[in-house]
Amino acid sequence: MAAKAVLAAAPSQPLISSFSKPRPAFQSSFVGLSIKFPCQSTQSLKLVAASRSLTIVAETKKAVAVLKGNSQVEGVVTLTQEDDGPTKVDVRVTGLTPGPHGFHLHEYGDTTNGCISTGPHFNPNKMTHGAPEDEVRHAGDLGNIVANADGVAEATIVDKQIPLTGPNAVVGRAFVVHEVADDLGKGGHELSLSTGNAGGRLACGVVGLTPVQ
Ligand SMILES: [Cu+2]
Ligand SMILES: [Zn+2]
Repeated sequence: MAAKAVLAAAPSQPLISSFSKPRPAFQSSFVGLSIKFPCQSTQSLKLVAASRSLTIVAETKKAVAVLKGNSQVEGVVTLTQEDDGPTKVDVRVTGLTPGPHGFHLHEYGDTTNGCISTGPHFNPNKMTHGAPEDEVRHAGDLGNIVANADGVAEATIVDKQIPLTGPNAVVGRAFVVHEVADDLGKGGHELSLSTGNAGGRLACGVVGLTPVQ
């Protein structure tokens, strides 16, 4: 007769944090080991060093927004977030007039009546409008993107207030690129503290999840 126990055991392996790609979400790897205990005495089930090996893999989340509008302005915005870190926003917009254009995350992912349906700037903390580096700002305030002489604006923005998961997740909301520069709340115009007086909405796109490559 033999007692049989299946243990998650790998005595010599410490906790391993793996950052190699690809990074599937929350993958845990348990090493199983089948041990047979000869039934030589009643106290034979002596479990020695039954530790377990746990592989913790960083979670990467990724989302994308395709910007379109009523003009020739269009673009793609890609968002990437590792665990609970800041979100990296890679932006490429074409068809713009050269110079700065306000760029925000707006509250709603609704484009029923075009970009106007995306509502105001995403503002979960009930702040006034500001610059991305300001303490007092809307979470959606991402400042300006600047188009070159060819009308192309490319930027990489890293921001802590636009996560892809959690209560303030931005998936399902929308990016908007504006007609003119965002004054970052400092222009003295009646719209400065709400919209940065950035003018009309040239193109917008709803943020949706995309596979992590
Ligand atoms: Cu805006
Ligand atoms: Zn704002």
